[in-house]
Amino acid sequence: MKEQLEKIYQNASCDLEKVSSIAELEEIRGKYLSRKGEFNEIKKNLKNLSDEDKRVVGALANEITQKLESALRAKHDEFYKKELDEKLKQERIDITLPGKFTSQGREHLLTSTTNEIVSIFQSLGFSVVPKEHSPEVETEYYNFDALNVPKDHPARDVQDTFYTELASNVVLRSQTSGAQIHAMEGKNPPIRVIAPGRVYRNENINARKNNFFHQIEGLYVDKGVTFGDLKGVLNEFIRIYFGASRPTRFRNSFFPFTEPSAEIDVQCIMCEGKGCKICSGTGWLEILGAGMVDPNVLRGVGIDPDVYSGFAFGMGVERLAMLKYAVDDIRLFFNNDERFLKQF
Ligand code: 2U9
Repeated sequence: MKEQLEKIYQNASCDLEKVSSIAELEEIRGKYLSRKGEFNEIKKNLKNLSDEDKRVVGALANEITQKLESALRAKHDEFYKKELDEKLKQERIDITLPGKFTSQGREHLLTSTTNEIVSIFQSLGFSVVPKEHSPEVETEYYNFDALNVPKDHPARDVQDTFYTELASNVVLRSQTSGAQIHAMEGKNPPIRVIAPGRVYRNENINARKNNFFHQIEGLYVDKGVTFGDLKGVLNEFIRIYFGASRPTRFRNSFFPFTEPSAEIDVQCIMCEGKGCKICSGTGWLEILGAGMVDPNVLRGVGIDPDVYSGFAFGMGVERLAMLKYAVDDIRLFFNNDERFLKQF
């Protein structure tokens, strides 16, 4: 048996000499050291030997097994290192290669313009109408009736306003004024709110008009609010938004929800009043509509117009951003072309 063991060890050593990979090593481990391996077959026969031989042959079998184990381990380490070196050489990373470009996200120009306008009005004492009072889908009551818009007003026409299939009186809001009606309901003056948000109008799309855009409207109702307050607040807003010395002018106008009403212009930021293409030669750019809240609107929400008065105003965010940053096509805001967006 001793000779048998020696022979197996010699064969195993011979096999080991010829091995050239970890996979082949594992084959040898299986051939000699596994449960069904050659050594185990011999160990199974130990039981037929005398006690003395059992001890001697058993000890030799263990010694040879251990020698073979450590020879296998040494070879394994050698191959492992070689294979790893090979792999590292093949997978070498060239740290001088330029990195992959990932574009950086940023605030959309409309978001930053809205935030800027909102924070100016906040600094003047206005607060933002809460989201739940400012839905984009409104009933005709909030979008038109409560704002004193006559039943036969052209703005109500399907050619101007998007009606939904939810019900015949449910529309996509065409102005954010409904939010201010919600804000006034169940609240006593003083009320000083602004309502920023998206509005929808059934327009033919071109460089100046889109079928949705963004508005910021404001409302101030209290005892003794005058047209002078309106002028003071809006001139201050324009001074902060467009810069210190931009002349403004107030022209009279008409809106169903305000009386008297005005449209407010700033001197053209391109030609400084001389007249150019941007201001169609007039030297002025229209940026705001405003007026004293019509008594009918106040009465509609339970505020006594003999006790309280108020002013309201509205502006288009796209228009204000276009004028300040010289953007000449409203569609640029919505195309999501990074070359445009990343400039701001
Ligand atoms: C209430 C009462 C009155 C809001 C107002 C305007 C004048 C105005 C336009 C500006 C450009 C709309 O985006 S635009 O096309 N808006 O001219 N808006 S007064 O008046 C209100 C609002 C709420 C309760």
